[in-house]
Amino acid sequence: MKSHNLLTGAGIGALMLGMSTAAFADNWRYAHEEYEGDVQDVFAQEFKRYVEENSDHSVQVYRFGELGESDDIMGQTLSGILQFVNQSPGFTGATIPEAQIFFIPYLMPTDMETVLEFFDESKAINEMFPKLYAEEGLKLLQMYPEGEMVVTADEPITSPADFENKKIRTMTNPLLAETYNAFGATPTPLPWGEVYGGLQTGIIDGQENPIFWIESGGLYEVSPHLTFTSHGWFTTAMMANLDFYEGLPEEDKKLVNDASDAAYAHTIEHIQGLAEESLEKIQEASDEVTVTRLNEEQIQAFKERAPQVEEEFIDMTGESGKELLEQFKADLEAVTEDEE
Ligand code: 6CS
Repeated sequence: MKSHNLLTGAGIGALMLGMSTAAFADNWRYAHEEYEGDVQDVFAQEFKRYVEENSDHSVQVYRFGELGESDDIMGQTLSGILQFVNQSPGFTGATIPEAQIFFIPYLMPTDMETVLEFFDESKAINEMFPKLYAEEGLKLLQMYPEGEMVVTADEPITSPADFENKKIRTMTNPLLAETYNAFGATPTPLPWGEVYGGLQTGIIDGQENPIFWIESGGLYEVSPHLTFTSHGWFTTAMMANLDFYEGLPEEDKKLVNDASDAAYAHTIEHIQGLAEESLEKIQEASDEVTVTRLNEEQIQAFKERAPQVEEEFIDMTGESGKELLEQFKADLEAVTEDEE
């Protein structure tokens, strides 16, 4: 289990040091939500490599815990202390309600190739989301999937009835809480730093995350029953402070865009086979772990509850969310048709 130390006085001091406006141009600060070698770190390190090899700028990467929780690094980016941030819609969805679209269950396909094609080609992802993020002062540089969501709990879950009276941790957006309500559970929104301890002490009975993170964060040690429900993908987003980005000379804007493209391509390579490798590591490390893959009939019992979450999404987001959802579905249909 890696240490989850939060922002300390020393951390703030380190951040403030050299915080002159002149330094911003040359030393860019970039924070993400994960640990060394995890998917967001792979993206950030490749972004840094590209920037540093192709310019005189340098990039300082801060990992989870160095500057606080996900909401803290977003606040620091919006106030201009950081230039770049990787934050998942699981948290951004609290301020950009449309970003909660990723939590409508069974909307995304399960197969990775189709999902990747969707991220490359989707108008909703590549044209509509950048406008929504810009309204909040953010330049959206890349949205990307990290892995299929898997539920972990204190018992295997095979039906909505198994979720009864189970407190399932969700990221802190209201729609994901609706999903778990619809699934029959008691949703418990918490920031990441409280999840391992919460599972260990029984404050929560389960949670959802991609396999690589269940392995990396040691979640299987305290929540050993893994269920593949096929209900969604963990998606994330890398962005810049919009004023900072707009103020860059054209050549630096191009550098940032090219570095994001390079980081995306590299990260997509990285996630190929990652879930399988991580599951092997988990199974080698623990005899307690069980793996349940829901069959079609079992999936159907959860899928039946998706329309109420979709309705809730539209209630929360109005016309803007409705348009986004229609485009999202059209984009999904286009890539699914290609597969056939
Ligand atoms: O569950 C969470 O909160 C975390 N999960 C992942 C895969 N990345 C960062 C996020 O904070």
